[in-house]
Amino acid sequence: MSKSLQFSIAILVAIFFFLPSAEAFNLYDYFPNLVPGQDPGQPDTLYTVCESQTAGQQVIQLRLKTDNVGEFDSVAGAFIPLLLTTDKPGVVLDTTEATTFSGTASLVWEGLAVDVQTSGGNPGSFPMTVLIGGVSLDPSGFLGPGDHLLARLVFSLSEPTKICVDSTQLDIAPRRGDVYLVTAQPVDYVPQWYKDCCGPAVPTLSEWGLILFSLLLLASIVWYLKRVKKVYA
Ligand SMILES: [Ca+2]
Repeated sequence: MSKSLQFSIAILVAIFFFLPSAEAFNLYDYFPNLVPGQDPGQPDTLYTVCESQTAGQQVIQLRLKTDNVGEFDSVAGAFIPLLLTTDKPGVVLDTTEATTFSGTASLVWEGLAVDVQTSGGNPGSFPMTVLIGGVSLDPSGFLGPGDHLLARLVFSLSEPTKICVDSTQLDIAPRRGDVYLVTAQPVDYVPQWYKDCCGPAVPTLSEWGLILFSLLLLASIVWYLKRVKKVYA
């Protein structure tokens, strides 16, 4: 191999490794003239819902409750940077769009993003900052009054694990803040956010279990009293 060819390959390898990572989802790419606005009507809320944890999986729904009505006030985009923490290792977030947005209201949106911002984009490294986002440039994707499923965060687990989801700040946000929604107008506004944790199901005693437990306790007390009586007899 000639020295010039070796040099060229070295340059290409260097470019490959030092190229900046793919640009993160940014609302300004879709709405260059985005201005701050007010949440129309009552405050909208972004919140999570824990689906039941199975042996190897935890699904956490990301949902939006909005009362915004009308062609211009409907929700047309979301910028949701999340801080994810786990209490056990061996957790991996599925970052594929097909998984995250399957069956959601935002599936028809454009620029859908599940961008891991931490540890070089490693979906198995926690605490993790991940940006969930997307926009609708077509009225068919605008979200009016209702309770909408925006995304499903699907985690694979290696053991029962508690996973907490909170919002966080990203410098690429339209303005310094956490989560943003965009109306079709378009203006951006900050909805209310509720953080939550999802964990393994705690085993509970059924009614029959409680009865059996009481009988066992009673039997233990009777046995103990009889034993004490014998000692002092
Ligand atoms: Ca509202």
